Amino acid sequence: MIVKHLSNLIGTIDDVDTETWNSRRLLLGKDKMGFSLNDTLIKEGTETLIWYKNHVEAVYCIEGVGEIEVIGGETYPITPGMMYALNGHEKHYLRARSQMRMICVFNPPLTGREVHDEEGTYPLL
Ligand code: 9YT
Repeated sequence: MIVKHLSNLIGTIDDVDTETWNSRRLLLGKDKMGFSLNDTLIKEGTETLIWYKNHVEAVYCIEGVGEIEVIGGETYPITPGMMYALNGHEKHYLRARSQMRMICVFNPPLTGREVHDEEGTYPLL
């Protein structure tokens, strides 16, 4: 059994901070669960281009408000309780009107300190 607490991750190698988001990585590939689990803060007023070509991701908002715009598709408001699952590798913009706290699950699991490249993609490591 694996037991972790967010407070013990802050400031460690599993706490990945970028200009637009801060991903606290609770489960990674090394944990051998078949998925990864992040508690991620999306910074207020930011827009991030994201395109997970190599992963599927489910995102569950527990705090804050914003929106997701699927490029070439619809725009959906994000509020606490809203979940979206990128089961079609949708390229999108994620915008945070206030700081949003999101629980993010990836398959295949993230392996470590992935950050988006210029296309918004995470490499398959
Ligand atoms: C919701 C989303 O994809 N945010 C970008 C960060 C990513 N989820 C992560 O690595 O935690």
